[in-house]
Amino acid sequence: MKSKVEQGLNEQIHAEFFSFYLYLAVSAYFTKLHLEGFAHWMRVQAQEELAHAMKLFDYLNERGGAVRLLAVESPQSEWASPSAAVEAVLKHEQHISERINRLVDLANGENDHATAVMLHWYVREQVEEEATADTLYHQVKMVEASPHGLLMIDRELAGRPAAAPAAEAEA
Ligand code: OFO
Repeated sequence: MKSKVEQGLNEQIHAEFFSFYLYLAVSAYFTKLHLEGFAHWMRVQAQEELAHAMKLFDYLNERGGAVRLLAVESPQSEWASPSAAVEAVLKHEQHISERINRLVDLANGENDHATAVMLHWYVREQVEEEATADTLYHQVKMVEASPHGLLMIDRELAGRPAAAPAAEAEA
């Protein structure tokens, strides 16, 4: 594997671990607000992010690349409001989509077809991740002035099923 692609994949593993940290931080923030459904939803998403990191980790190993784990920085832990916390998640997903797109460009530029094809899974996943975060953000914005509305969303979010283990994150 070309070293530029290897480096790009290692940096993406780091970005996915940071996503894991960020969702955990947002989950803890909602726990403090007693919005347990939000906290649960963010925690399940954190598990998905871990699966995203591990999928890249396994791919690098499979291709004979060198995995280098980078230090994961502390995420923010306080937000001004529930919508500000969800907005942070939305902005982060938009940033991750840009990163993935740049990584696909890099793999194509290096004629690494296997990596480009593997990354298509992430391109599709990001469409879903951004759409979900965008919907949640706008819904929370709509009801923020009414605790009743927030509690209704909280109940709905509590029903999110647990994430599949990392090895099953193929679909
Ligand atoms: Fe890994 O998709 Fe969200 O960040």
